Amino acid sequence: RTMSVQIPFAREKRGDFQQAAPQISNQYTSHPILSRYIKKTMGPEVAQAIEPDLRQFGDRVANEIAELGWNCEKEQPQLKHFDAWGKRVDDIKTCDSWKKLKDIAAEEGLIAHAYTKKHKEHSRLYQMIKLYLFSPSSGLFSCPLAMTDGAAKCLLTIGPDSAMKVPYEHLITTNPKDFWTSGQWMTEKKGGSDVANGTETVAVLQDDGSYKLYGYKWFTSATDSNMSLTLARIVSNDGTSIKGTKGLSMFYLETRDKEGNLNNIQVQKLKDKLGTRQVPTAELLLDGTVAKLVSPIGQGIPSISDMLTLTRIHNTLAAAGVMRRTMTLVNDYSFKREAFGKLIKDYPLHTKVLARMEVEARGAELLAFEVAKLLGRQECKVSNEEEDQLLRLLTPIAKLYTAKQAVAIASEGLECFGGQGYIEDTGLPMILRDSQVLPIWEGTTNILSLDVLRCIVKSKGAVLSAFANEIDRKCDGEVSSQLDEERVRVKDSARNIIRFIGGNQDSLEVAARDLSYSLARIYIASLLIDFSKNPYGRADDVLIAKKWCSQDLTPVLTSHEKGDYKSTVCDGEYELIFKS
Ligand code: UCC
Ligand code: FAD
Repeated sequence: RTMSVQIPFAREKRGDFQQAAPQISNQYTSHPILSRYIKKTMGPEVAQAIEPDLRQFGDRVANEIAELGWNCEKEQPQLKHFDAWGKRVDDIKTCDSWKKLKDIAAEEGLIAHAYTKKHKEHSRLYQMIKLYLFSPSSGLFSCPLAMTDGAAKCLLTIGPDSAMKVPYEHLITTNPKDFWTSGQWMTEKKGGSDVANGTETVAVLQDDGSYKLYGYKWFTSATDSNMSLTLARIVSNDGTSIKGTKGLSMFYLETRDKEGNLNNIQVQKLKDKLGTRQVPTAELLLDGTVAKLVSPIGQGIPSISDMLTLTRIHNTLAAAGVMRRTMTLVNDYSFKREAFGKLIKDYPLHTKVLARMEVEARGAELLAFEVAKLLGRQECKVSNEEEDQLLRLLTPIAKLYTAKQAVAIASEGLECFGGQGYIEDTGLPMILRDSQVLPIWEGTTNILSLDVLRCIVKSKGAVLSAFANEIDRKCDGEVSSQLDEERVRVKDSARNIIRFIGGNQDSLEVAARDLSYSLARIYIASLLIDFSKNPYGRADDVLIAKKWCSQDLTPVLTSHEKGDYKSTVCDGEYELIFKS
């Protein structure tokens, strides 16, 4: 009888097929190299001591933290300028998950491990491996942590016994109630790359020795932070200030007073961004903001460069994290998606695409960890001069190269999900949108390529000898005979690049990006070869090293041979772009 009745509200028929979604599991235990890398680099004892923590954290990242991070994307920060009675409050509202991530960051020692140094020179690498695991799940809470770490490093350099003791301890605590995050306010409207000419903010000395800052900070990420380091020009009694780099000094400020009122700061607006939408990024008017001078006068840029080093390394970790997360999801989906009657994992063409992506991801991971290792050795004063030189050179190289690769891998990764990769509530497009910032902030690719030149020039080439010697060490020793040809080529490439630099001084600026890419590819090649060695290397490591080396390791030489940097050709480019 019921069969004959037409029920107007019957459930919609949608077919029986249900596509299984991609999933992630414990991000430490499922990682292809982490456990082996840690044993090789830190030794079995330290590995044994830290592995239980990494195992629990890998699980937390895949479950609790990933959910909190996704909540931050769904519940984005809001700015309320006025309260109901018309009082200007400039309240930046962040969601509970964002606040919880701050607590977790403290509890897990995501800053503290590097400063308490329980595992001596391995502590920094341990911290950075945790940050790398945290980053792709963290709803970009990794952004304030990068600046917090950079600020802690700067305050430590200033001296933990100075007036900076209290804020320093807030930054490195594991107690969520006391934990502070920091901002890094360098960019103004006129320039984020050219900070020397872009900074218009002035600092006026007060009777008590403090300063008041007046200016407009054009990009300030994680503006809900407790403190910030920033740059300003001290105004002398006659109202003038020194132009350019030499006029810049570094200041410390707290964003709010004890009652929670903003420190003479107006939050003009929150930026409407392509990605990183979880993070409040604001334009700030500093209108008499009370601040302390924390660098020698005129030494603002060199003083804040500690922060730049740290945040650039964090950027590298985040880029490697994007690539690994993409690979994890794509890999899992390949076992769940069928097309033309087969799981897509069984199509060699699909597998080849994934293999190329995996090679990039492994290279980025090894480079990120290498820089973290060098930093840890320097901080514990066990590094030699060559290692310090290498850290200086590899920091911009690692940031610029991995950031670009992260965008490419994230983009390719979306395609591996077909149409679903384009659908916002899968969470997948967010990966691409968020990765696009990695080559922009903390120095664009060109600016970092120029930084590579800066450190080559400043060290009078010492960074290059350190580079070549380390390449030799990594490519020597018990390397699989399958890599005989590659190891020779990698060593020769390093030498050829150094020869190119020596003989083509006039072309270096225009070649800077290709040069940096070449240095990155050569160094990563040596890392992959080194990692494939016994006792921790496996057959897939040899294959990955081989595949990496099959690309052009020296694009700068290829372009040079084609005459690409000759002034006539460059002039032609100007006509081509701007006058045709
Ligand atoms: O974007 C930002 C925050 C985003 C949120 C954080 C995310 C972190 C990752 C999270 C992952 C999820 S904050 C804004 C970042 N801004 C930049 O990176 C600025 C880009 N511009 C540059 O890097 C420029 O190269 C400048 C501003 C650093 C310098 O340009 P100049 O004016 O041409 O500088 P000079 O004259 O060459 O250098 C001035 C001094 C020199 O020292 P002295 O005077 O002793 O010879 C340089 O050697 O500063 C020194 N110096 C450095 N020292 C310059 N750069 C460095 C360096 N990298 N390391 C050491
Ligand atoms: P420009 O300097 O105008 O660069 C424009 C182009 O010119 C780039 O492609 C650049 O590579 C190129 N170029 C410039 N100079 C040269 C040269 N000499 N040779 C060759 N090419 C050159 N800043 C902060 O201080 N604090 C923050 O918290 C912060 N958060 C940010 C958050 C987000 C989401 C974004 C997008 C930016 C943030 N920034 C922040 C700003 C960021 O650091 C700058 O945008 C960045 O450094 C680039 O500066 P710019 O925007 O002035 O670009």
